[in-house]
Amino acid sequence: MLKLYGFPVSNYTNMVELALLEKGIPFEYVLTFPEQTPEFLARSPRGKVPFLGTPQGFINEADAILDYLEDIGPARRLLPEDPHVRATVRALMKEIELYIELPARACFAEAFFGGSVPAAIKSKAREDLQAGFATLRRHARFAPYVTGDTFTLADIVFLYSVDLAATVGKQLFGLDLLGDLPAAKTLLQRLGENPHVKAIAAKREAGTAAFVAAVRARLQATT
Ligand SMILES: N[C@@H](CCC(=O)N[C@@H](CS)C(=O)NCC(=O)O)C(=O)O
Repeated sequence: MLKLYGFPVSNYTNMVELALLEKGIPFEYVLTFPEQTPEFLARSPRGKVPFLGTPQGFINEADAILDYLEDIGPARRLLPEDPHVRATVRALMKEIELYIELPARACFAEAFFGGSVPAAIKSKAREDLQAGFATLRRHARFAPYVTGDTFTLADIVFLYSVDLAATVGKQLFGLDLLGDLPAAKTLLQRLGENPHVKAIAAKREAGTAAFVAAVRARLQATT
């Protein structure tokens, strides 16, 4: 059976878990926190989660894992077969990750863990986030899903990136990044009603306080 290594507060782990659940692929969840030990790096070369244990070895990087799941579990497709629509889904996934998730992540320490992020990084993140949300506004269709009438991997990446990024925008910059994207808010609500999404959110909520406390303690010890 496949093994998903990650932890419930990890949004990237959430993405893979939702794809597994939506596709109905059986898996075992192995609670795992990122490490930089040789043993960990042998399984996930950058020391991150999620990674997936398969009969042939480990796969890291969420998008590579999502591709793999698509290849082994075609019964419920999360990537459209039509090459053009498929490419559009991939473009949206990449835009959301590069231009929204990553700039927001650069500020997570300050937004969620009581740390402080250098002003130059925050200033760049603010600019990048505004450009990232403008990109989403231009490219996403929200009809009602990100690329049209079908739920795809783009919706999974959207769900687990945009909400966090909007929180960073609000808390650090006083920006309402979803303010002129009511359709995105509606989609977040719609996705939040999915039973698998609800189950993942319940696990995340249960694990958040302990995780935030652990990261805060680590940040304090290193500053
Ligand atoms: N590019 C990676 C990003 C995964 C990632 O950033 N995971 C976080 C948890 S949500 C992590 O492991 N962070 C630990 C670290 O960066 O040391 C992917 O797509 O899987």
